[in-house]
Amino acid sequence: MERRIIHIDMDAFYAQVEQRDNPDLKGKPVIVGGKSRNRGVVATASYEARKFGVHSAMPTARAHQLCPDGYYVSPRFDVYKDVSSQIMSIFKGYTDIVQPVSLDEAYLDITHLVRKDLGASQIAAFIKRDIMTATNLTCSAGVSYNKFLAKIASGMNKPNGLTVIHYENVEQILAELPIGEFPGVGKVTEEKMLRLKIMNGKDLRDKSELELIELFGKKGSSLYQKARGIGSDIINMDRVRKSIGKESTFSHDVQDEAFILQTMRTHSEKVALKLQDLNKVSDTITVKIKTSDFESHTKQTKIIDFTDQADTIYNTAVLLYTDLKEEFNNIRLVGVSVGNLKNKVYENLTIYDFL
Ligand code: TTP
Ligand code: MG
Repeated sequence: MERRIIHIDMDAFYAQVEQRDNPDLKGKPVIVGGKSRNRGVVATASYEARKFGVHSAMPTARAHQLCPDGYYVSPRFDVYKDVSSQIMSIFKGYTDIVQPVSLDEAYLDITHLVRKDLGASQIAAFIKRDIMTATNLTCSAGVSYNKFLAKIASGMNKPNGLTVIHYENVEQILAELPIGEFPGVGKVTEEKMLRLKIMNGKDLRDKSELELIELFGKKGSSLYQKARGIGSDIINMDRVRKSIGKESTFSHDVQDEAFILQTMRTHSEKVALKLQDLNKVSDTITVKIKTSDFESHTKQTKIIDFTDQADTIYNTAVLLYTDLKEEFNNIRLVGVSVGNLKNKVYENLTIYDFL
């Protein structure tokens, strides 16, 4: 079955974050990277700076020649990592099938979310909107039926683009695509291609698979396929989380009710924060206790509405605990967990959000 893959990539990521956090840099050529004139390298440049020919991996000295009036800024990796967690969490609100590629980039399989009244490009637009709301940053989205086409699509209308590559257009788009823009064609391969007069997808398509294997080794087959729009649609995702829990073991038997309740409250709060962080909600709450003989006992219940709220989790946990403690009183461990997780954003959307 044909899949629907979205590729999201933040625009001029580090530079855009710097412009967001320092209004003086808005609309200016901003170059983020090592500032040293003899050793520094450019991490990225704002689109304003790119007009001067500045780009990633260029020596800072060279950037100064091309763009002497640019604003040179050191990277703040902590901030970029925080933004990255924010966007990854937004993706997970839509689907578990997420493959992060780098801090600012991921593939999502949203095949199962597509409906008659909700196309893949609309879902991509919602994700772009959510990223803007949460981070005040733009990204570009590409939609297609495999990963490499989705990636090409996200690069086609940067910045702030949303591009769909449909099956009917693949041949033409690939034919005209400069060879260096094929995912998987790095600098070295690109130079070799250009020497061989393979300038674009059309030239690549004119080569036989055997020729390409002879020229590029193992990579040859995948290049042959890419020229024809064939590529993987399998998302290599992180393990899907089934539950979230917190527990603590005491060094001695505890009978102090207030202390146990306080521990459960802390656990409920941590579980709720984790749910919120992952953009998940749960309707199944479990309390576990261990007694001094090291036997575990659990009690579980379903609540009416899915939640990510500490109060709801705690109140339910207290009821479960009250049931359990009738039987046992020497408590060594108490834990609170939530299961049957589902994604928060998508499942809460109504048709009105799609209009
Ligand atoms: P990219 O997504 O490749 O580039 P970008 O987001 O800056 O610009 P755009 O996607 O709009 O073309 O890389 C993401 C970040 O990774 C980039 O902001 C800085 C960092 N990076 C480096 O530090 N060195 C590099 O050589 C590259 C390519 C990126
Ligand atoms: Mg990017």
